[in-house]
Amino acid sequence: MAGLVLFPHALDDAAQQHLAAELREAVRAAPPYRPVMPRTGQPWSITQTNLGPLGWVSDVSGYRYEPRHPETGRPWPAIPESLLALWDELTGYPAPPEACLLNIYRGPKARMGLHQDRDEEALDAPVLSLSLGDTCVFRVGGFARRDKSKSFRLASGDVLLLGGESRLRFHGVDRTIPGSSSLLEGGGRLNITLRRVTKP
Ligand code: MD3
Ligand code: FE
Repeated sequence: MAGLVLFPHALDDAAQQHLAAELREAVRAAPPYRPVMPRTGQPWSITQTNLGPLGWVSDVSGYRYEPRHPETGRPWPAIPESLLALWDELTGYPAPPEACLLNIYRGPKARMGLHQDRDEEALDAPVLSLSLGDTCVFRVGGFARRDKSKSFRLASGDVLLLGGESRLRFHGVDRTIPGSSSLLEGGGRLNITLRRVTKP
């Protein structure tokens, strides 16, 4: 699939532990919350929070980017330097990411349905995604929801770059495999997704 590049184990064990510790600290200032679906108000099976100047939020009124945490009203914490450096190295995009969404999967029911990422103005910028903790079964399809899709596993330390034509592919997380990693306290999976939102 053109534009979809997987870097298996891009972060070694020490780098994963270092990043997990940095994020644990950041998340104290921006506690994860359970988003709800637009219109229906149905709660998601995962929790979320953000880092960076803009955070992606979902609530009854829709999906959008916001400069502040919906519950604390404070600006999101900064994106760690190590993630900004990884963005520069792997994307080569001429501007830094503005959003760093943290998706937290806990328990056997946590999943993310097939969707496209298209709330960004800068659709020329790739999306960079990192996985920490439990392995998940990730699904990627085509450009219409009904298109054929295939699934593969993402393990702790794997990095996925979604650029070019793959930027608008449908994708989702079928399930995680609880207990497959001991990196995170209390178990679970943490997905870190970096995005450029505005045109530089
Ligand atoms: C494939 N997160 O936050 S990884 C999301 O693992 C999201 O939590 C998933 O989908 C997760 O929007 C999947 C990242 C990802 C992001 C954008 C993509 C995969 C993609 C765009 C096209 C194809
Ligand atoms: Fe997505």
